[in-house]
Amino acid sequence: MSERTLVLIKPDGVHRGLIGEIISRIERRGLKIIGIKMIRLSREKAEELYYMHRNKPFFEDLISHVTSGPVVAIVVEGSNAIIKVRNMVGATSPQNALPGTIRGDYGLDVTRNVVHASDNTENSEREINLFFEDHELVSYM
Ligand code: IDP
Ligand code: MG
Repeated sequence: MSERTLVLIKPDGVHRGLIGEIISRIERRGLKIIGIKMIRLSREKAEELYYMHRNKPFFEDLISHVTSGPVVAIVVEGSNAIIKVRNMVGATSPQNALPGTIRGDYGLDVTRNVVHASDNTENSEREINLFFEDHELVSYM
């Protein structure tokens, strides 16, 4: 089934020069990039993105990290794109993420874990709509 998912390269990933590496992995996996932009998240957007974690003890650290510098927002499309990207990203904590995954290869700690990726279709739709208007997404047909 063709799906869309949102990938965000977090400020640590941008700061460490990993934009190309991450885009390259997405492309080589056979997934299509249908939208991409570099932005600085406002606190409001960041809190909307992560609203499900608003009562967690790590919420403040998470929001302050993702608003600390520019991020790259990427809309990825392809067959089963959500699970494929989640598998490429690896476990939330880099200490558990396997080598060969983005977090397993580059993650410094659970806050600076390089990327965000949507975890289901409901969230992917919501998250894409937070950052992209329909006309900003391209069709290859
Ligand atoms: P995910 O990014 O793998 O989907 P979530 O559980 O949705 O993980 O958490 C969102 C983000 O919040 C994580 O990517 C990570 O940066 C941060 N986070 C999650 N759990 C913890 C924690 O226990 N301590 C500190 N930060 C956390
Ligand atoms: Mg998540």
